[in-house]
Amino acid sequence: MTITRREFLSSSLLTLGCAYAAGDSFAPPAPFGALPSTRQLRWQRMETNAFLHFTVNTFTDKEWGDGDEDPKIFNPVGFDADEIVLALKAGGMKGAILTCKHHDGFCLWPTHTTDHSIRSSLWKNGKGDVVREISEAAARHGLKFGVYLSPWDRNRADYGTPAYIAIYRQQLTEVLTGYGSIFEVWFDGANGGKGYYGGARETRTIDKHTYYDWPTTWALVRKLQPGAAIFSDAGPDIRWVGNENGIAGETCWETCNPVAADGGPAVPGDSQTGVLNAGTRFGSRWLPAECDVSIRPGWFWHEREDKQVKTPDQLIALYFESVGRGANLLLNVPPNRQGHVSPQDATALAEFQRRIETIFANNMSVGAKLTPSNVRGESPLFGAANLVDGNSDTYWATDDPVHTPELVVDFGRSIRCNVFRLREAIQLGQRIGACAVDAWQQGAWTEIAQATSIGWCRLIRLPAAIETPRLRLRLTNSPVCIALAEFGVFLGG
Ligand code: FUL
Ligand code: CA
Repeated sequence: MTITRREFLSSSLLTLGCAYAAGDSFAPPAPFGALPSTRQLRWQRMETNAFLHFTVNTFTDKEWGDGDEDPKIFNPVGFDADEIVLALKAGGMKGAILTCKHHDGFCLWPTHTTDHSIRSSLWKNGKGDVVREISEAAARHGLKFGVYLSPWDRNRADYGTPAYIAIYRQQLTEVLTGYGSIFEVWFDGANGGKGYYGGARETRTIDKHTYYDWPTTWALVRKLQPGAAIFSDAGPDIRWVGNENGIAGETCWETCNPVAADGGPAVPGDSQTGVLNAGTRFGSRWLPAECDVSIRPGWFWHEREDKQVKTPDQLIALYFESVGRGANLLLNVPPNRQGHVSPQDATALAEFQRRIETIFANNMSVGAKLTPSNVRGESPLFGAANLVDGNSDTYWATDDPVHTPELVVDFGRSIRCNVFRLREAIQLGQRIGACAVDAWQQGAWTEIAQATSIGWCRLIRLPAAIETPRLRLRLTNSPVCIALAEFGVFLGG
């Protein structure tokens, strides 16, 4: 069904949902390029998640356990899952990913696959289950729960043989079926090397491209937890950002075609980090980046690092370099030997979140007069008001031939600002390639910022606050008409 503009204007917007037709000037823009799945969209909205690195290493002071640790050493006497989860929540974390098994092979749940688990520890006389306690505390406090299960297992005698792959999948099955809904499954790229291996104490190398048969394992995750986003160097849902400093490329596309060192298809442990860091403009897969980084130098708790906890300033910088570049931040907060988040970490986290909330508390573009150079079909459905409604599903769009529109934001008074937040309507793909912001100063427009990729989120932080009555946003590069969901203007940080 097609309608004329006059018919459209006289009809109620609410009844219009079924009136679109291809070629209709009021039809939404055609999606462009690779598109996100529902599970990816859900994951991108989370923005900040926590990693919990916790195992025998917490007690041996190591980063990588050899696999010969006595399970008895795992005894976090004061372990309090609620306290841990509440510390993460105070830091603004939306989910928590626990190292259910790290490279040393010690399982934090009472697995049926090995005795090298919490069942053989002194903690709660072997009756405890850290995976259960963290997952239940997360559910109680409104955080989503995710799992890390190291493919590399330095404890098992059969590591390197097909028998281990069956065991690994059984372990995955246990954690993916016994602990409620899982939002993310994290597949590590560190695979093979020196280890205990049931007493063999040798170096074992595996072929990263064939040994794990990843497609079969990922299919198992899909079957058991269809909503879970799968992370690895190569996706399939989320890509590693290519470093462990938590920093996405200044240009970081949501689309990416990961490639191995030899230019062939990437797998966990063999993926060019430069490509992961920047993504691939017009890439064939929607594959947003995740920035993993620890609040301390190491991934596990070490007393000697108590004085090296990142400051709120450093955490805010990381937020701008990860979330602010269209990626998610995965911030590791390792519990200590008592089973607590150390006070230094908890304090830094809470202050970080307090300051983030302060920065984004007052969006000055709400209430400003918005004048776009073009609106798709001159329809309010695609009007600039959609940029300030706090709803990432609604967006300002232009007519098909208009790729580089601009928007004037008139505050009606002089305001001070230093942070801008842009979001594309990513359900329609990543369209915009670059933008610039101008401020009205001394009777003329002065360019004050430029940025490239936008995607789910682009934050621009000016070196110093500026004072101006008007801003102009220019979208300077796009192969198709634009669809921008939000434009926020803030002061803080
Ligand atoms: C790496 C591991 O080797 C580290 O120990 C840590 O778990 C980090 C998140 O991933 O590949
Ligand atoms: Ca909107």
